[in-house]
Amino acid sequence: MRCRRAVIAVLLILTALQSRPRAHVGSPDVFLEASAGPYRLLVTVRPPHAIPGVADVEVLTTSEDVRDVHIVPLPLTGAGAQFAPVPDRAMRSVEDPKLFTGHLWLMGAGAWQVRITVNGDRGEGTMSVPVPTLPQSTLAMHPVLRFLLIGFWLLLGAGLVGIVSAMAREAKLGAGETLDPRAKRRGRIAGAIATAVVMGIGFLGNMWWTVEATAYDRYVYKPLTMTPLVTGFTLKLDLRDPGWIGSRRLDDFIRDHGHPMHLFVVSPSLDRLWHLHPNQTTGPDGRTLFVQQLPNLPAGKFELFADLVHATGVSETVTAKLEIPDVAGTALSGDDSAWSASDVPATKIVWVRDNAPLVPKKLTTFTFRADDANGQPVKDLELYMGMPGHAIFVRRDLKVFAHVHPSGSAPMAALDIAMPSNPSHAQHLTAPPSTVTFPYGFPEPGQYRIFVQMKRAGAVVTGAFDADVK
Ligand SMILES: [Cu+2]
Repeated sequence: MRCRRAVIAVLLILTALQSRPRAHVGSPDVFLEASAGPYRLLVTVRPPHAIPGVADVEVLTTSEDVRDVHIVPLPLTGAGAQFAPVPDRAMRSVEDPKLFTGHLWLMGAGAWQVRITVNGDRGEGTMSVPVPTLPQSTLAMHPVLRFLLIGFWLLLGAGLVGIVSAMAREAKLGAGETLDPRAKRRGRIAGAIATAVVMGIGFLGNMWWTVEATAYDRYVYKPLTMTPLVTGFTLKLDLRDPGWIGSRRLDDFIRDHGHPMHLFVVSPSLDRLWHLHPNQTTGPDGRTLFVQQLPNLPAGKFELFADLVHATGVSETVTAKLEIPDVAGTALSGDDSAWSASDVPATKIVWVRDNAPLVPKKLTTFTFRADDANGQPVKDLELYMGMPGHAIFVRRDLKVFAHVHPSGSAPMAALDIAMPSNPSHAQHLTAPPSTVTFPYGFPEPGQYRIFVQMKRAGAVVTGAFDADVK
């Protein structure tokens, strides 16, 4: 076990060399702003690419009086959630005394939480961050490591063969004696046997490696598949499980801010956006279907991103492509909304930002303000699905998609499971001010578009912003 851990650790180090997130969402890091008792915290959890693996945790406090921070990983639900192991102490950063960092082993795929306990002048406070661990890939061995390992194997093997054949040949050789042909033959036979043994060990080792790799392959996260089907203006989404961990089911979706599914339809150029909420039904064969009455849609190709949360607390974004002729649909209703780059809205959303360049992996608080037609901050924003705002971060190549709220990137439904009694994430129940903030960090460089949605006078207002992340 220890040796396997060592192999995994080496592979983890090598991922840093060839880090290439391949998840369809492409944004695995969890950002959360919440309270641990009296302390306000901004937390980043970066889950590992491979499981078991090490998650990086960063806790940023807003107050000076925090003495120490302890972190511990535990399953989000089930018996394991009740019995926390001994927490690790997070290290205070030398440069920034309000920043604490730590590393935690996450041992299985599925829904985890990182529990954070803060001690300071105002007593103790606790909060939990839901962290879905979705093993992203089997890591290919780095060519340099492969070359080194084969080299060492040949070197050690040759050494062993040399020692064995020398032993057989010369062990009984007295001082001053010369080798007779029989001894030389004995040496050659022993050398041949040793070579066969070394090759055999190599062969068996390779077999063991392949078996392990195949077993792990089954464990690598496989997103649900979704097949869209349009008849008239009815969109049916057929979900299927390609097979992953046994605890994933298709009949356990829970509502996340009021809806079992949040469906985002975007045009490839990202100049059109629809935010829809399909209803869950059961197909004739018992399979889970989601059904949406479509609004007017122009003919063309669209990308679908569907956010779902399981009862286990695992959240998934399922993607699909949709190609349709002109659809004459129904009027938008309920929480559904649409946006086009050609809209001229009465309420304008403004990105309030400094000139700091946008860099990947950095936790940033994105601030947006709603202005009225005269350029004055509005005072009459309403909650949109229980929250002052919703933000969607999409990379132009559509390989990164994240749905973020003022509390961060963890879905509300998962937060409710992680912190049922902590009302801090329910801050949105008060009337929102004209400014909304979203904590988020871009996973990778690239050209992004940020969609921000707020609600005013019963109408959803959408703003689109371009971000160049270098
Ligand atoms: Cu939202």
